[in-house]
Amino acid sequence: MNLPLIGQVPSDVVAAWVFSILGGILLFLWVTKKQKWPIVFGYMRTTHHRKIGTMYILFAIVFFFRAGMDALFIRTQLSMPNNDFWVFQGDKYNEVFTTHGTIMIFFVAMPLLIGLMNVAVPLQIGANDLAFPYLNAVSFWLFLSGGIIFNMSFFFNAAPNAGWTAYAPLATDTYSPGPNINYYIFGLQVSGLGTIFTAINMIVTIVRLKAPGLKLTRMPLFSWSTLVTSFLILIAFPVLAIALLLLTFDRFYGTSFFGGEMGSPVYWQHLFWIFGHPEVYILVLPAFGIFSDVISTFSRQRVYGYTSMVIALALIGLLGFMVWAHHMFTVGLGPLANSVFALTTMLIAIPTGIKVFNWLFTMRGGVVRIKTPMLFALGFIPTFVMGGVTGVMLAVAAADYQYHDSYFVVAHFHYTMVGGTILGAFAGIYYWYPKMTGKVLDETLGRWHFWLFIIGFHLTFLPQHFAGLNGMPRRVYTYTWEDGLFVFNFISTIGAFLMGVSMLFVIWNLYKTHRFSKKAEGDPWDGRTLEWSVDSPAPEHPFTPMPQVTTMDSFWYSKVGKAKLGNAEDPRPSPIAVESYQPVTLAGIMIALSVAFVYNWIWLQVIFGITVFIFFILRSLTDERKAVYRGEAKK
Ligand code: HEM
Ligand SMILES: [Cu+2]
Repeated sequence: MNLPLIGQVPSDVVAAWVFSILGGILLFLWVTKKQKWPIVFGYMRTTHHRKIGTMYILFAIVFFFRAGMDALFIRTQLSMPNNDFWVFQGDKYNEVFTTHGTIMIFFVAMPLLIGLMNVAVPLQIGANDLAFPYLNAVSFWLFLSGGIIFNMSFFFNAAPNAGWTAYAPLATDTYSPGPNINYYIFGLQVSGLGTIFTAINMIVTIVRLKAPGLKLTRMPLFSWSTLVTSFLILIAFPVLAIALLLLTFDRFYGTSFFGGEMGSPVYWQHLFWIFGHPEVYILVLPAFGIFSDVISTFSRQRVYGYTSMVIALALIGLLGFMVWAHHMFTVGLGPLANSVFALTTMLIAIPTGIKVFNWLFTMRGGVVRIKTPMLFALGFIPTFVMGGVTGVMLAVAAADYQYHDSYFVVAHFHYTMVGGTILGAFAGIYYWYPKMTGKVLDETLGRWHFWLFIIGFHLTFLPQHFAGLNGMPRRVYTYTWEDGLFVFNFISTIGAFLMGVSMLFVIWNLYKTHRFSKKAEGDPWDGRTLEWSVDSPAPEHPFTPMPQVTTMDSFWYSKVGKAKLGNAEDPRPSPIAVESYQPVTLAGIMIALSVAFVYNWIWLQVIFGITVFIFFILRSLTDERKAVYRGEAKK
């Protein structure tokens, strides 16, 4: 499209600008008309875990629609051989699968899970908030500014296009000059920093703020999975940060870590996957935790094999660091390395299998009630097992020479990431929605959502296994009639649109629930763990007085009358929730600083760099807690 004053701009970018501006105006008018600005400002200042968790989930869903549109464009382009849908050929196609993959992983799956941790973990362990509420707000705003930086790229017609893995040498300045990859680097760098802070926050909260008597050996499994995941984040994300930093140096300052005589593109692959493989466990362990809690609640049964569940979580986490080279079987590391990594990879199937059997045994002994969260759990088990089986197939190093970079791999990782993480996040949202908003989502619409989504999912991704085995490579924008891939791709596209339709039921459900349903009670599911002992939505200081825990699933046993949930002396002061615009301000500065780097505007880098520094100094000199302490001292 040729625009006056601006010049040539692709028509999809113009369409995005038009829709975003119109949408923005409508949103602005709606918020003004409904007089919701005080609520918006309240959320901008908040440091409260429930509100921050809600915002994580809200923006994750926004990004889910954004990356889902990418997926639908990809699937439309691939629906027929030799197709020419809109602009999505050649380099545009590269942009679309890159933004789809990157956004889904970093700005959908991660914030969905971190949001649920924020909402549920403090409540499950009897804490009044996370250990560092201010830091928590900083984490959230860093995540959002990373997401904004990454998404800006598309609006300025410079979307990253080297895949979510950004392999060198393609991602170096030699082969990708221009700002595209810089957006990738700074989007991930800024949001990754927030993720690391969250991990620290979760670990300290779980270690320090559990209610009296809630020993680690009695802790609900979602909190356990959060603890293990946080350690994985703490080890894996700094590796990503360093890899991105080295790539920054290669692109801006003439170093050659990933090219040249001394460097090697394989170093990038090692660094990326030393982060990247643990990352997929970071995405799936919390989902395991959610399913464990959901299955035991809706089976009215203590989770089967609690100890083995915890050991399996820890083992998967540990083994997750020893398998990264299974992404590099075809690079030429040699038969010995390939065999070792093949074996460690296959070992992971053992603790995973233990968990699957434990879930099945939990249901076997129990009285199963099929509510929406439980439906998602029931859909998850067979789906995830299929992803696990293809995973073991891919782990056979010799066979991987055939599977590598084919649609078989695309099918495999969607079975694990959608079948595990996304189904888990949906289950968690339906399950804990009362704790976030004080309402229970509508059951009928929830069922529609589940059935359309799961049918659409298998229609989309099951045929991709066969497309891959029949020779369809991933990351290609077309194929011919002679390739014999039409039917697989056509079914796959229909499935993708079915999933898209299922998401409309989520929107309908949100609308219907908030318009028509009554306030939920504290314990709508007949729950087992402490979060169900407090009101819905969770109040600001839910655990005053502090409960005294004597068993696992103590709330359940207090209901059936076996062990009363007494009160305890609060062993330590609760974290003080402060209200502050500082975190959101910092996020704004980080966006400006990142843009200065993306376009290599040195003077702006200096100016915003100094601004960040001044911000740190100001922050070090303020202490909002002083006022609170003074108030307490007066009392
Ligand atoms: C919900 C519906 C989804 C559909 C229909 C879908 C579809 C697709 C398609 C068609 C591709 C491109 C394959 C290629 O050309 O190589 C792709 C790639 C990818 N998807 Fe999805 N996807 C979905 C959800 C997700 C989710 C939830 C995640 C992660 C949590 C995810 C992660 C990825 C990744 C990492 C890639 C690889 C990108 C790359 O090659 O760099 N997808 N997806
Ligand atoms: Cu892996």
